[in-house]
Amino acid sequence: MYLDTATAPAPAHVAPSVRPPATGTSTESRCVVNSHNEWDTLEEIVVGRLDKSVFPQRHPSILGGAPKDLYLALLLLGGRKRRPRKVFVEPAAKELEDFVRLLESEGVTVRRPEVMDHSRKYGTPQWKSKGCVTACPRDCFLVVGDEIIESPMSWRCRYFEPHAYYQLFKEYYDQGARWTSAPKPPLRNTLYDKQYKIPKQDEPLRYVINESEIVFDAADFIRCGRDIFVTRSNVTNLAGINWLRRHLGDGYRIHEIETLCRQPMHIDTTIVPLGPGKMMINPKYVDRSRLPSILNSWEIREAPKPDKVRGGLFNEVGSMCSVWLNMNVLMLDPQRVVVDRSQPSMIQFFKDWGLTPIPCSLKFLGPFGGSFHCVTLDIRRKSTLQSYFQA
Ligand code: DAV
Repeated sequence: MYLDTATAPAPAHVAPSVRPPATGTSTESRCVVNSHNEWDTLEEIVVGRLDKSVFPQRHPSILGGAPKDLYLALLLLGGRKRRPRKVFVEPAAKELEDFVRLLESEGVTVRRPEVMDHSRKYGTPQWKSKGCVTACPRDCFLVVGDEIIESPMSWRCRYFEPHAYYQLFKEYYDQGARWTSAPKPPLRNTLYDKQYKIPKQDEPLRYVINESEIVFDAADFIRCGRDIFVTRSNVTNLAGINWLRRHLGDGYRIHEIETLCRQPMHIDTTIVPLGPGKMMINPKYVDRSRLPSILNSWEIREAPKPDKVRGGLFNEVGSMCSVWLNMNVLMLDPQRVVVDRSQPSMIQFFKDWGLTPIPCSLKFLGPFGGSFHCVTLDIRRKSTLQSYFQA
C-alpha cells in the first residue's frame, strides 16, 4: 500500500528550494552528515552506549514492543538503581566495544553519545519517569541526506535520551549539517490505551498508542534514497508518518509496509535493504503479496529462521526484542555486511547472495534494545541522493 494521504501542501517553512526535485541524481555532498540509504560506503557512524542504564519502568507503552514476560518482570526490575552489572551490563558492554573496534578497523570513524544517568527521575507537569538506556541512536534520530531529524518518541523513559547526543550534533551542525526536531509530544495519558493487550494471531492488529499526538521512532523508517519505507507500529502512528512525509516534501516518497507482527516496533527486523535491488524480508512479518508494488523491480528474499543462541541474552531472558534480531545487520558498503556470529544460517544466506559477511557478536545486547542496526546511526556514507525504483 502506498499511503500517499498527505496531499496537503507543504507548510510554508519548508522552502521548496531546500529539497531537490523528485527525479535525477544530486552530486556528492561534502557535508559531514550525508547518508541517503542503508548501504553506501560507510565513513562515520554513532554507536550507542550502555553506561548507567536501568530497565524501563513499567508502562503500557512498553508492552507494545517488549516480550510479555519481560513486561511482567518490569514490576520488579523497572527503574532499579542500575541494571545488574555482572549478568547484563559487562558482557554486553564488552561486545559493544569489540564492535566499535571492528568498525574502526574497517576504516569507519566512530562517535559516541555522552554518558547519561538513566536512574534519575524527571518529569513534565503531567507525569514522572526514569530513563532507560542510550544504546540505540537509530530510534532517536533519522538522518536524511545532510539533515538529522530528532524523533518525537512515545516512550516516556526515552524523553530526554536525545540530550546525550546534543553536543555531538551541535558539532555536526557547526560544520554545516541541518538539524531538526519534530514537535516534542506531551505524552499525556490520553495517548495510550491502558487496557492494551497483545492481539492474538487471528485478531486485527491494534496499537497501544492512538493518533492524539504526533509520534514516531526513527527506527520504523528505512531509507532507500528518494523512497523511504515505514511500518506503523506501537511507537509510530499515522500522524508521525504524515509529519515526516510533509517535512521531507516532494523529493521523497514514504511507503507503508504492512506487518503481521503482533507487537510491531521498528522496521529493521521486518524489511532490510542490502543494496540497490536487494531486499531481505521477514517471512513471519511480511506477506509478499501485500508489499508496495514499487518493490516489484527488486529481488526479494526471505531471511532464514534465527539460529538458537547459546549462552547469551540475544533472544532469551531479559531481551527487549524478538528472536528476529538476526536480521538487524549493518551494511558497511553494498558488499560487506556485519552479522551476528551466532547466526550461521544468516551468514550462509549472505554468502549465497554474493555478499561478504563480517561476523561480530552482539548476543548480549537484546536487553538493551537491539543489534548492529539498532545500536548505530550512520552519519556519513559516500552517498548521493538517488531513485532506485522505476515509476
Ligand atoms: O523484532 O524485536 C527490534 C528492533 C529494535 N530496533 C524486534 C524489533
